[in-house]
Amino acid sequence: MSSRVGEDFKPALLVVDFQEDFCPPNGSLAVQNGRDIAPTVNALLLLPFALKIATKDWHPRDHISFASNHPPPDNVPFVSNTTVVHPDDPSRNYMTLLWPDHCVQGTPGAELVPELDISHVDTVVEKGQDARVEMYSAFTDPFHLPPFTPESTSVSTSGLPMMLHEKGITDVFVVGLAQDFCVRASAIDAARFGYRTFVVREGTRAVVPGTGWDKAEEEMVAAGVKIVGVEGREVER
Ligand code: VGL
Ligand code: ZN
Repeated sequence: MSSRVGEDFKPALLVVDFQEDFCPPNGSLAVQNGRDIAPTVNALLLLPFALKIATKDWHPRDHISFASNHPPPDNVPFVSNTTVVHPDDPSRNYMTLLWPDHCVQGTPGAELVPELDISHVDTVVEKGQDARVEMYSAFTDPFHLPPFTPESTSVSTSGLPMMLHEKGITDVFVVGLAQDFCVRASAIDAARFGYRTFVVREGTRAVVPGTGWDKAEEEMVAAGVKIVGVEGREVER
């Protein structure tokens, strides 16, 4: 981590969805070589980040992104899409990909992997609890539905934005799974929320290596995210 003389530098580390269901050999949505990010993630966790956060994809069984919750024939995981409609405004909607059931709350697949050095994680943020919407970003759902309160039923904004704000975080370093979905969306949101944002390449893996990875990097870079190597240099691309 380079020091920025005369400049505010209060970095956070965001470890996205390093959970059993996203890892071989048994994950229902296993990302190729997903578990291999552990040494990089754990090395980063030893550095003096002001805040170290791990996120968990944390879905109810009736989550809209599960292919099993949609009728055939348009319910093929990794292939079919469904339309997500805004709960209060049907004119707002988006298409989203369907997945195998994954990270169901309280199941072994939703557990953080044991390789993750949780002893250096300050807090765990859960996301994706609202069955009605997809939530790849650890910040908010795509509609920016109202935040969770004990009284409300919406859980589409996680506690993350407030946590970073309250800590006075200036920079967000992102690693975890998957590079082309939740890492991409979380990094882009971090940049949109005004943080200098970095994705550490060795600390992530894609659902679709190659095309998925390249497209995700392009989108992140277009949003102002820097892609860096673990030694901190910006990676040539
Ligand atoms: C993710 C697909 C579905 C991720 C979560 O963590 O990247 N991907 N849900
Ligand atoms: Zn999910």
